[in-house]
Amino acid sequence: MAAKLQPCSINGELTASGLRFAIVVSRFNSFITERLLAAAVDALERAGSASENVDVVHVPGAFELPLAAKKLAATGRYDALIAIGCILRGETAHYDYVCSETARGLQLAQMDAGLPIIFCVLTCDTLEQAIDRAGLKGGNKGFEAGLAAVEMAQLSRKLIRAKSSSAPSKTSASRKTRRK
Ligand code: INI
Repeated sequence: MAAKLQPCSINGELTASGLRFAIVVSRFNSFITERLLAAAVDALERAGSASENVDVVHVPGAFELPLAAKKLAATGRYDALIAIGCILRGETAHYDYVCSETARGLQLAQMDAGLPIIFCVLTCDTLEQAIDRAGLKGGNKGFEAGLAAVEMAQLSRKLIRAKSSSAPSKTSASRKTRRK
């Protein structure tokens, strides 16, 4: 009988101690975003974060989240970022532009920096839908974002270590060069 394959599983633990986070949060629809922020901070605290390891930066609206996140990532001080916003559909196409550019900008910033940027931007048709996701029926997306930040920060550290431990050592690399 063939041996049972037992793949090596790599996961990020939910322990935040020693990790640094920044949360960038939009003031637009602050009734919602401040509730998401409080829940994200609560999640980080429960996972073991200390006050000195969590920074909070405010921006005017969701559209400004990507640039602030990119600049925070460039400092090299953080293990993960959380971007918090709330975009509510209005009567014009403005909503669609703000939604798509915010999502695109955050994903670009995340991929450019190679740093987890957790997407905690609600995109809702009504205020009621947003309230449901900021502490009512739908739970609180800020809390989920806090846990996702911890998990991705831990996973990123592990993947960096995995990469450096699988790289060829100097001796084997130089042996290859000499053989050429
Ligand atoms: N910003 C939001 O965060 N949420 C919204 O619902 C919203 N709407 O509907 O207009 C919004 N607009 C402002 C935008 O994010 C920028 O701050 C503004 O356009 C200045 O660049």
